[in-house]
Amino acid sequence: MQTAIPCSVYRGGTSKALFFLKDDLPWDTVARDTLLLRALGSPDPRQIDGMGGAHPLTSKIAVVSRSARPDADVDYLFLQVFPDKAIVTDQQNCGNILAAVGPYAIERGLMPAQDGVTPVRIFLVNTGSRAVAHVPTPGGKVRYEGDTRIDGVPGTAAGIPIDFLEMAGSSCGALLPTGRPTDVIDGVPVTLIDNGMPVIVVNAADLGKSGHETPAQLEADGELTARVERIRLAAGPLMNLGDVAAKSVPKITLIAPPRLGGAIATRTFIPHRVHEAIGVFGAVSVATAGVLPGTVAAGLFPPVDPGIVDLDIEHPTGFFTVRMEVAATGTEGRVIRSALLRTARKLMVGEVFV
Ligand code: NQM
Repeated sequence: MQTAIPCSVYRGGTSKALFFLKDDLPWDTVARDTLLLRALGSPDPRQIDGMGGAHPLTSKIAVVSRSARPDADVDYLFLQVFPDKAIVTDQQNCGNILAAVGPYAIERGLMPAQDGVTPVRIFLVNTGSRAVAHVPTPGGKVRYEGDTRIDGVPGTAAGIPIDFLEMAGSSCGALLPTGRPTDVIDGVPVTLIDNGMPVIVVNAADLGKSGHETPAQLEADGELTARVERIRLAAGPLMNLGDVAAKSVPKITLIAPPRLGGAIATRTFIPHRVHEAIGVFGAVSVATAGVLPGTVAAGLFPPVDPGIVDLDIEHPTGFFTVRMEVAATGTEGRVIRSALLRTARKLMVGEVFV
């Protein structure tokens, strides 16, 4: 006998996830994760017997509930499901899927919509941080259509600006978990940073790459992928993440001089596949590395004046613009806050059978 579970499918930014109300899933996490593996069809690289899209960017889960916190409307738990392994991990945020949490919360009646734009205050359960998503709701209904284009997604949709609060060190305990802007791992200078996503920033040239290769070219380079994983496993404990062999963090971003007029070029291992674009918190963390003195990114980014700056992060399918308020000095406090623009689309509402 199969069991039907109420479920929606949304694209959030450049990713796609199954969305569940927390009360529709088992409270026991082992039972919950067994169910989610079955729903997505993992472990199987093709995820043929489930809803997953055979890539980490389309093998994602959002669990949403009304928040009991006075400073939030809804709680959002993100779960990354490995396509090819029986692993469900809550060790990272996902800022792309976050873009769809506001529309989902309003559509599922977790909070009322205003006429115009509805600010949805979202508590990110994974890291205990908060974000505010500004959802277009003319006439009190979520509007998905619009003229905002984000690179990595065909066409246009309604823009959802998102502001981030309290992201520095949310997974690693500090923005620079080793206390140093640069460390050396496996003979390579790296910056270990967490401004919402634990990321190892490394110069592509130091790994013998231009940083402008396609994701497929990087994934096909066995020597490179082995080295990247070696660096990642060594960085895990240094970043207060412990043994990261079965975790989806830290990510590794290769940086290089820009070619499209942006601030920096990036290629990001997430961590075993290469992102077709770049993650939201990943981009914020890399941009933050770019404005801190002494990091491996400092010399490659353009100089930034204090105030509001827009940094265009180049990635394999275009740009990701991170807006930051930057203080004149400081490390932990140099980036005061960050914001960006995403879009989302409701794709399906129904039941998933497990
Ligand atoms: O960094 C992919 C994505 C992500 C995460 C990943 C993300 C973020 O693009 O906030 O959005 O890095 O695993 O969905």
